Amino acid sequence: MQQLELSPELDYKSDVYKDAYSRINAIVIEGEEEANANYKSLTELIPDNAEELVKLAKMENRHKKGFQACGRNLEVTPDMAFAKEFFSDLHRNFQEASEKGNLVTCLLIQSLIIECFAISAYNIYIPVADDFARKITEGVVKDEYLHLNFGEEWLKANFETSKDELEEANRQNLPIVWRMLNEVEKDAKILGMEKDALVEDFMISYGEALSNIGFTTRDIMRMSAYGLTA
Ligand code: Y39
Ligand code: FE
Ligand code: FE
Ligand code: FE
Repeated sequence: MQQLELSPELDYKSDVYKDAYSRINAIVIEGEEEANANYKSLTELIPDNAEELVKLAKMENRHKKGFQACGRNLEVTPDMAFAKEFFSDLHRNFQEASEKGNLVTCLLIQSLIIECFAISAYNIYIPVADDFARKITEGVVKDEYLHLNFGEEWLKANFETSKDELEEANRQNLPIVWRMLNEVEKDAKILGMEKDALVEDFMISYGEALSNIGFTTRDIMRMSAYGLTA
């Protein structure tokens, strides 16, 4: 694949690489931290699954520590201010939904959108990562599939009553993901990650998730194209 051919050209110690890494690494660290907080919030909305959700939250905290170590290994200081801004829209939408008790919206944002974003980014990163970061990321991505699965299972079991809220939450939040991908395109490319590959991988994971939950192919086409031109 295209991705693999690029890797021999990457100079992990170059200023250009480290500058781009300071933002991408920060995004991932911030994302893991917010995911940790989101799963903790979800324990209040689904008390029956609190024990499992606490486990997922703990995994996210381990992921954050792993990615912090990846930054230190390359002697990069993550630009956390940039990353907070990067996540601010999704963060605010999750917070608002959580305050209103809109569990379905919270699950769509964290367990479907953010987890699929993570899965695509980590899968595309693994072949072009430095050896240290590759091993960490391979461990992390396995957990992200479990997180995605949690959301899928709950939403599948409650599909009929969740359908309308899922459509609305998708309409509100999917365009934000496309905007985030545009914002990160240049830095990702410096790390050997192509935007087209990220979009393709995200679409596959997200489409499969919607299908597992119970949406028809027609629904999925309509929903996953939402805001793609944004
Ligand atoms: O569930 C999780 O662990 C998700 C929080 C982590 C999100 C990671 C977001 C990765 C986006 C990186 C974009 C790089 C191209
Ligand atoms: Fe994670
Ligand atoms: Fe916060
Ligand atoms: Fe996760």
